[in-house]
Parts: sequence; C-alpha cells; structure tokens
Amino acid sequence: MRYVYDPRHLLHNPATEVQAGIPIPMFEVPERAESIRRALEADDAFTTSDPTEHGTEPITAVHDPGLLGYLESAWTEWRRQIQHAPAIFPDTVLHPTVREGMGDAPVTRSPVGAVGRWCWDTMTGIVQGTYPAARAAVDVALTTADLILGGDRLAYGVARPPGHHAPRGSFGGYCYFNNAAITAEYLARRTGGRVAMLDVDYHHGNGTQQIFYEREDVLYASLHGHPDRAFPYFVGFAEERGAGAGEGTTLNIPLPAGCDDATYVAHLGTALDAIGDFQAEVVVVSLGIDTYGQDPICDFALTTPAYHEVGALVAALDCPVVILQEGGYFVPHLGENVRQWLRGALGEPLDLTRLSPCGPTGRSG
Ligand code: OKP
Ligand code: ZN
Repeated sequence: MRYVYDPRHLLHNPATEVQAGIPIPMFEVPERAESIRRALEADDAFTTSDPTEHGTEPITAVHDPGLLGYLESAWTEWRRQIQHAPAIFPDTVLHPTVREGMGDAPVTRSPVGAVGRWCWDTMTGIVQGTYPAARAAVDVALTTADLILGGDRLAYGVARPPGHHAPRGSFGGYCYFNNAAITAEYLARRTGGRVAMLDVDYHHGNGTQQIFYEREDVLYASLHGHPDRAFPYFVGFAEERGAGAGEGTTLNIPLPAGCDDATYVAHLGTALDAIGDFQAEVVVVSLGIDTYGQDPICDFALTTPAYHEVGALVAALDCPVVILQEGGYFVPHLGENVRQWLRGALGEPLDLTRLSPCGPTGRSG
C-alpha cells in the first residue's frame, strides 16, 4: 500500500490547549505523525509517496473563502499587534445568540476578535507554522485520493493536523481544514459519482456532517462517543439523518463509555451495510485511533486486534478506499495500531510482536 507523508506537519506545534479553562500540554502533538511514519517505514507492505501541490481551489470547494483567508494571514496579523502570546486563542467567541435578530457582525479589525469570529473552542491554537502545516495536510489527503484515481485500491494519508471537526465556515477540535471532506468533494467531482465516508474516530466528525448534510451523493456514517458526554457535545445524535436532498445520507451511531471490540464491530456492521447499499465509487475513511483502550482523552476499550479486523471489514466492501488520519493520542502505540488497521485492509496477518508494553498515559513517548 502506498501512503503519503509530509514533514511540514512538524511546523504545527502549539504547546498548550485550554480544557475546561485549564491550560494543559497539547495532546495533538507532532510525535503522533512521526510514530505512524516510523511504523509504516519498518514494514515492507508499505511505500511512501510525497504529496503534490493542489492549490486552494479544492479547499474553497468546501470551505468559506473567508476561513482560508483568515488562516493564511492570522499569524502575521496577530504578531503585528500582540507580541506576548505564544499562540492564537480566542477569548470572545461569536456565539450565535449575541447578534440574534441583528444580522451579521461587521468584519472586525481586531486579531482577537477575528479568531473569535472563526474559531469555536479553546483547544485549537494557531502558531506560525499552523497554516503551512494545515495546507500540507490537505495536499497529503488529495494526493492520497490521486493514488486511488490512478488505480490503487487502497491508499493512506498521514494527515496532520486532523480535519473532521472543521465545518464549512469555522475551525476547532484540533482541526483547521477538513481534509476528509475536501477529499470527498474532490473525488465526487472527479468521478462524477457517489462518495461514502466512514468516520471511525472516537469523536463525531461534526464538520464533515455539516458540510454534506444536504447532499444526496455523499454518505456520512460515524461511530463515536455519545455527544451527551463526549466532544463535540452539540452534534452527532442518532436523530440527525440529513436534510433536504440529503435526508437519509447521514448515519450516526453514538456509543456508550467502555465500548469493547465485539460491541464496536457489531455496530460497525450497521455502518458498513449502509455504505454497501449506497453503492459509492469510493470510500473515504476518517481513521481515528482514539477509540483505543489506553487513549488518554477518550473512554472506549478497543484493543489492537480490533483495528486489524476493522481494516479487513472495510476492505471487504470491495470498493476503493482512501484512508486519512484523524485522532489517536496514545502515542506509544499509535503507529502500530495504524499499521495493523492498514494490514487488515491489505489482507496481511495481524502482527502483535512490535507492540511494546508501556505506561498508562500517552505522554511517556
Ligand atoms: C480531535 B479528533 C473537551 C475535550 C475535547 C478536543 C478533542 C478534539 C479531538 N472537554 N478536546 O477528533 O481526535
Ligand atoms: Zn478524535
């Protein structure tokens, strides 16, 4: 299997995120993608490819051009006025009720106001290298799609920063551009056919759901921690099934805490049946490994063999598959779990010999 990797992800490295008002070390760290790269490099079943530049057109096919423009100039504008803050975070967010009944807010000239206009949480900081890294992640994703358009049946992209929380017109949830949604739109246009998206990250991909909510030709199916208890809290309920022409093309499967391998695979069957019935030209997988039992910020109980099985079940759809990285925060086993998922998809045997035993947190390296 070919996979696409770009070292520019290393440029995106905010030191902290703010959770429940408390600044803590960032969970979404550069070492995540490095751990994946190393695991794949050490296995002959995988060969690396460099991304190619795809420009901004595929991004604005999905996102508000204002979001692209903001992210492009955010660091320079912030630095011009604010020298003491190491990363850009909002302190005042454009909550929808603030201007209820009063129309849109004028464009703000304040860099602190601007980030509150485009960002909806306190966990998605911007540093100098965030924009080039986020652009590189989109190129990684689109180049992975190109491998499929060129005839490969399976291809994987080490997309970092991740993307599935970014809606059309804002960013959040460690995500800036929605790599998977941009890729699905690109594939829909190139093939002229239907695209199915399977989101197996622990978190609901609210951005992807929002972008395709009214689309008949793009199916979004997600298994995730129930939003009653899990980020992103406000989206991802089973009752959300799409709207307008897209009625029935959104499938949410929210799951309880402690979800184990057997429970997960049983529910995956529901999503795979829907994807099979949809008769897509291509499947785009948002691959999160934060469903892992040792993940430091999530509450599922999956083990490594489950990833191998899930990869095999997705490949059994017998449809070309673009696999793009989203989350996964237990860094010591992240690369190995991704490798097993992809080996399952390839029909290669499960290989647990490279999983080192290690401590209880994702921070140990
Ligand atoms: C990105 B991806 C809320 C904590 C949630 C942000 C999680 C972003 C996950 N109290 N933190 O889907 O893995
Ligand atoms: Zn996640």
